[in-house]
Amino acid sequence: MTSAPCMWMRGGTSKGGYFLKSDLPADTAARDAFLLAVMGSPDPRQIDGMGGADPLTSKVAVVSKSTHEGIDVDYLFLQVFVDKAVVSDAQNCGNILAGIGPFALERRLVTATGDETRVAIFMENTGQVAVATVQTPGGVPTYSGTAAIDGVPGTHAPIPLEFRDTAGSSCGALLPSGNAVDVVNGVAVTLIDNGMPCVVMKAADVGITGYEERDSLDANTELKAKIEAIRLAVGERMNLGNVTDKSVPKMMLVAPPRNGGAVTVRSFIPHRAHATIGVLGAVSVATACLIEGSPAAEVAVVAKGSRKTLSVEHPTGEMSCVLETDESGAVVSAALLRTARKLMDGVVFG
Ligand code: NQM
Repeated sequence: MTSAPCMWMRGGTSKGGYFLKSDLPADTAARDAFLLAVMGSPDPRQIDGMGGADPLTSKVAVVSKSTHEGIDVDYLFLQVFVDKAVVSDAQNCGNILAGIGPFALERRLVTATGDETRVAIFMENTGQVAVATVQTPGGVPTYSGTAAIDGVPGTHAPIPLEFRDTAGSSCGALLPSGNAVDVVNGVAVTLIDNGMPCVVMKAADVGITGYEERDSLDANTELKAKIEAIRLAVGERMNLGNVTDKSVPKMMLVAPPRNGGAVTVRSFIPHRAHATIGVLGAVSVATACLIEGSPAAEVAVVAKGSRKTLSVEHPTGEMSCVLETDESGAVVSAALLRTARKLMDGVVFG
């Protein structure tokens, strides 16, 4: 395959190619070969493709009308590695998810229902559902508005995202090892999955403050080697198998909040530091803050009550997660605000 219709979109703080499933090869190997060529991978500069030489801009959404009762569209997320010939479906992406509602409306997989349209999305990577609310004045998706999210300049139309039952999305359980705390290579960690498999530890326990900039974290090869050793050691324990060539689990280094939020995070996804934080990564870290005795709970400042907003501070601002808990304190739903923008609609060549 040499070309396919494609829309390039920013979803939250990520960017990538959005395709109709029917426009891509049905054969996975052929599909992946095409997507690697589209992005220009493997190459650290992705000079011969559309990728932005960053995992956050080397992403793909594959969308189709849903076969599930009560659901509008199915969304498969694919991470196209920058410097390896790997296309992985082992993780979800809540940022690219923000563009799925508008894309589904643009491609007429969904019909607008008024000035706002709720789009129910089945996330194929983890078998869970998210609901996105898209602004559709006059029945047409709009990208302009007054909502701001940190990590994206300017303001855009708000796209609230709601998640339910994300616990154990990829690992089978919220705490796959059965413990609130495990000690790995001498570091206390929480192995957790509330939508994204994450290893949460105190930044101070791996020798940093947790307030560093992305570039200095990316240049810290000693830190990277330390957390990669922990990551490789916990793959099996998290029911993810050998994670050498996987983009999960994400490594989350937490510290006390500095700007009135609940917690500060520096995340590795898993080999580059994140410019902000992933959506479901933030939900998983916020959930870890509620787990008694965990490293995150030790540094977090959390309000009481069954519905709470946890502002997760990251290198370029914060992401507010609204968590709802049941009588036992378990998180039953999460909501976040994102925005998205259509950047290009046309034909992409592989
Ligand atoms: O955690 C990056 C992103 C993500 C994933 C990553 C995401 C999420 O910011 O739901 O959005 O963790 O690889 O796009």
